[in-house]
Amino acid sequence: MREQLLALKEEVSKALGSVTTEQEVDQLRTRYLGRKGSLTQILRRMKDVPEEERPVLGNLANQIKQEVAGLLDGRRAQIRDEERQRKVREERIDISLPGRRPLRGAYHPLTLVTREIIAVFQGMGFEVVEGPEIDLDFYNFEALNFPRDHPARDMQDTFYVAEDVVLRTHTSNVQIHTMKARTPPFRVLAPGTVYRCDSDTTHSPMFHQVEGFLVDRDVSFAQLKGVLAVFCQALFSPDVPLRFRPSFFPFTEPSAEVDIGCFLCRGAGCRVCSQTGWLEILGAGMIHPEVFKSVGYHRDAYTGFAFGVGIERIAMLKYGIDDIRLFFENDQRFLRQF
Ligand code: FA5
Repeated sequence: MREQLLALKEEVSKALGSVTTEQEVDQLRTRYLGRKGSLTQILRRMKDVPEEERPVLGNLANQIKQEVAGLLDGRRAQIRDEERQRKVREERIDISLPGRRPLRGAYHPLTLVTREIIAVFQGMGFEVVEGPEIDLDFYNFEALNFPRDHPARDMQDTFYVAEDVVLRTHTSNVQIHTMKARTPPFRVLAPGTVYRCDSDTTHSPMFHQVEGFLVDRDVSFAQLKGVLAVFCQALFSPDVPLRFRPSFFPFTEPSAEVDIGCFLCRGAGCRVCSQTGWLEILGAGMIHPEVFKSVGYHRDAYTGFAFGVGIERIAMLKYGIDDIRLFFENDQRFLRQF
């Protein structure tokens, strides 16, 4: 029995050599010291041992049991320690590595251009006003001297919300809202989103305009020219060539479209300007007496001018962008350039 006890300790000691997890240590503990374990099996035979030898063997059994328990505890602690060290090693953070830069947002090119336009006109005393994007036919067309069934309505392909309700096709509706609510003199700038059933590389179904208008007594076309010249020079360059071309809008008379000299070919003619040397950037004119009449002013009491600028068009010219859809795709590679 003595040999068996000593052999048991030997066996445990050997088995522990190939054990690598705490769980395996616990399995050994059950196998050797558990209720049905090897040690218990050995001690069962104590009754066959002569009585005088029992105390000595009993002591030895106790001693072996404690030593084996010590071996198991020791190995368990060792494994736990190794595991902790491995974790510390693997999860170490190198605090000397440079951090990941947070992505910084930036303004959309259309926001940049809109703000630039606003700043120029604020410098000339214009105040910024907003108007509704969903509006009554009256404000978008009727009061602007587009009678029903007038062919000029076909110039702008309209999204109808209901029979008399439209997504505004231009920011000119703000002229009517403002004039109905105020008495001149005033000079107002109205940037905003507009909608037309129109889509290609230079036309988008949703785009942006800035409307400007000034109403007072004795306003002249020369003043309109002066204001627009200041605007174009500030936005493009002090020596940008300007051209006023006769045009037609139902709500202005006389009407003009304004072109700037093509920045790419400097007037020689190229693909961007369709070989004309000029690029159209806005529509303008003297406010039509019929418009004053429809907002309740006496038709001869006031004079005024108005203009409407396509913001995408300005941004495309300024930044050399050849497809309007780039503004609305939110491609980071495009947006990062501004
Ligand atoms: C107008 O919208 C008039 N309300 C402008 C105006 C205001 C004239 C005040 C007189 C007095 P027009 O339809 O030409 O005009 O549009 C003005 C500008 O909007 C165009 O020069 C063009 O730059 C831009 N534009 C028109 N349609 C689109 C479109 N689908 N996508 C992008 N820009 C457009």
